[in-house]
Amino acid sequence: MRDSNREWILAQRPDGEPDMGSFELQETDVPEPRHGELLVRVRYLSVDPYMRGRMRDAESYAEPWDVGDPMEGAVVGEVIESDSDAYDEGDLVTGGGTWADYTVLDADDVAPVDPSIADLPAYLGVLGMPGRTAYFGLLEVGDPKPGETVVVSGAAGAVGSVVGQIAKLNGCRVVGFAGSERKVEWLTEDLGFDAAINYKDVDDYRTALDEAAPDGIDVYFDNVGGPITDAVFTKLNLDARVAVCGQIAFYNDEGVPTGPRKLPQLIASRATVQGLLVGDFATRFEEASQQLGAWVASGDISHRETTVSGLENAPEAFLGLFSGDNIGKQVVAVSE
Ligand code: NAP
Ligand code: FER
Repeated sequence: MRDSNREWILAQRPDGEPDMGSFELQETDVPEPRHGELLVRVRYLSVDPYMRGRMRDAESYAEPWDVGDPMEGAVVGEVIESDSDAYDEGDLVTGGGTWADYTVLDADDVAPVDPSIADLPAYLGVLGMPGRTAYFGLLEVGDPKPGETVVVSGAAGAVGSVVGQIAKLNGCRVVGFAGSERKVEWLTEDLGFDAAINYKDVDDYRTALDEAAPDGIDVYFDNVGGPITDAVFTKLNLDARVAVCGQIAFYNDEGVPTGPRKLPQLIASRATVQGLLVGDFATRFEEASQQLGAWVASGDISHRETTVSGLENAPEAFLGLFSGDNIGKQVVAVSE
């Protein structure tokens, strides 16, 4: 065990796109667990789009960090010291920690990690918060029926890649939007998507949808917003459902975009547009974990993680989410 700790803090609130100046790596003491807590050596940590919101001084679904606060996020790690009866030294756990070598977790808020079901990074993706978001967002808000067409944006990311596969398991035609040829290949050749559109290579998304979704769109799972969403809205079928999961296209903008977008299109389709927060399904997380674990174990759902090595590279991994560097879930490998 190291005799000191390193931890990333928010050094400065970004104006627009964050850069390295937004973060600072501090040397600290290894924290000590108090009653009911675990000292955990971080093996993998998660970087997620919602963290951009926490860097901003504005009330939202996630509390803003103060300048000088540690960067928080989900981790998978090994218990080094336990002051709880529920976990022993050596146990592998996942929970909400910090971007650090060592972090303290409340034993009541962690879940055990079973490496026989999937490798550790999967517990930050398909078997973590993103997988649960895909599960509840698609099944409860999207409510897909066999034979319907589901379109998902951010399709090759942590949430989107799981959404598309659950939609296939439900007998739907599935179309994804993603930002590279490699992503399009992964979606169509490995994950079973019926079609995928490289939005960075196509000028007219609506025409691309004419071919990819010839029967129109019944469910739209929106991870990104912006022009992709505008195009999808023009092709919604009667009684379509839109699950607004994320709007990453706007996360680095300081103002919320205004102006008439494609709302007139909702009149003829009588579509339902509903925001979704994974935390609203907290009482059913066990159900999602069981089902997602079974799908992963049976091979019905494939998963992929993009790993950046080294705690010192965590900001770079985070910034890469906004340029689409990740395929599947972006994680940082902190220790062996
Ligand atoms: P992710 O999809 O793994 O990573 C973000 C991806 O967004 C990138 O790989 C990039 O892929 C794409 N992207 C970035 N900028 C874009 C732009 N301007 N236009 C289109 N695509 C863009 O991230 P995730 O963790 O799975 O999260 C996906 C979305 O769900 C995020 O918006 C996130 O905030 C949201 N989310 C919401 C909840 C909830 O409870 N509501 C929970 C989890 C996640 P490309 O190469 O395709 O551009
Ligand atoms: C996200 C991750 C989590 C996000 C929202 C959440 C819109 C919300 C979680 C909750 O509080 O339930 O990327 O983006």
